[in-house]
Amino acid sequence: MTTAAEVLLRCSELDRFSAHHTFLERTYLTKEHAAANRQAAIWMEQAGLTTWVDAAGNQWGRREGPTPDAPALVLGSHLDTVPDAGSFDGMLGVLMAIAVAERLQGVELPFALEVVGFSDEEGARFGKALLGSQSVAGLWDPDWWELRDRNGVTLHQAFLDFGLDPRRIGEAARSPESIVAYLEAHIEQGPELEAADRSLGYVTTIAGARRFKLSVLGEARHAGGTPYPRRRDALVGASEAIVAIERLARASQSIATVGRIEVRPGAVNVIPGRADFSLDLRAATDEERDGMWDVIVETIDELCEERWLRFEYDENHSAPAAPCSPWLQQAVIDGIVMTGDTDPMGIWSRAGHDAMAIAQIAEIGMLFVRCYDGISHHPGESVREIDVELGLDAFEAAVRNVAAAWLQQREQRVTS
Ligand code: HGY
Ligand code: MN
Ligand code: MN
Repeated sequence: MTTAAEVLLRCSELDRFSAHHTFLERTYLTKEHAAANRQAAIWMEQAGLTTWVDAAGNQWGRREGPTPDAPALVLGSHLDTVPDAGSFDGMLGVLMAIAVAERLQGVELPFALEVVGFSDEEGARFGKALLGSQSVAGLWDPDWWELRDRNGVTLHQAFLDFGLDPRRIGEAARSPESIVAYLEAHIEQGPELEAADRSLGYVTTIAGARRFKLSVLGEARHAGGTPYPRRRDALVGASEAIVAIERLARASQSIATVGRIEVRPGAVNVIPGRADFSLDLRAATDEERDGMWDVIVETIDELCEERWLRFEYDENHSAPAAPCSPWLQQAVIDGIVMTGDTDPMGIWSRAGHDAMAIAQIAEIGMLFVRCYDGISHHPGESVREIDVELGLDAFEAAVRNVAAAWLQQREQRVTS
């Protein structure tokens, strides 16, 4: 039986598949992605699963149910990473799912059991997140083919280079009837479980996220000869905007982050004529998130007007908030109780997950595992072996709980 120690060892084995020797980066449709898929497939097959890679590059494993066309309970997470990533964001969930599938070998289930390693949750290469899971949810948008990575390679070309046929992308889509539900185990990526001294928690809802490219446009001028009253400094305007965004978000329940900025022309002796920066905006509900966006636009419009600057924006990602179904929350809660935590903690996930995309075609549930100091998207990401051990027990119990609840639901449908 795969122990927590082996799951953690496997997480570090996957670190080998990185674009860099000195830090972990594994992005969509790269040779590192292919290598991680192959390694995950080996572990899936050792757990008794039949494996395949779908038309979008997601790695799947399946154990049949009582009939060949039985719908599947899907367990999974993602195998891709952000640049300079930790070893557990995504990978822990995939490897815990494989370990639970192995533990359940020989245990009769009323449905098929599938494990998936999604290929692009982060969106680190092409800027659009959840590409792998959105293809499974049948949400692929043909406009995405022209998305380009930092080397100018289109998503379409990257498919071809990876050995995938873009014309067959539709084959990755799953019918809602083929999925009983989706469960994902993931590190919390926040400090709440640690603050409450809990190993595990259940997710109530996943924050809806929107990502934008914001642009402040002024006029490039000589750094020495241009008096202040004549300056239209795009970087100063962007800086005021960024500070205002943080002030507004802090005073609300939403979360706004500027992660990247680019200034042009970028010469030390030229007043910046243009500043482009990212905005990642989230909240527990889409209404809170969208209300905050409206306030941010209004505020930046005003401060740009005062400085004779122009403000433009382009939205490049949007994922609706995804509530976890009560019956799946209960299955996870009862799994956590089985590990000895009699009053499991519910958390709304500030981090996005593939479960948000899958929520468009199936009901979702999530199990959170404590991580050290809430650190994530950083090589300092860390989990305790005991928390992963308890997580495996809770995850396995949650699958059994879903099986019992699903049978009960089916009987009620028959008798009603
Ligand atoms: O950005 C997120 O929340 C996720 O880790 N991709
Ligand atoms: Mn992440
Ligand atoms: Mn993740």
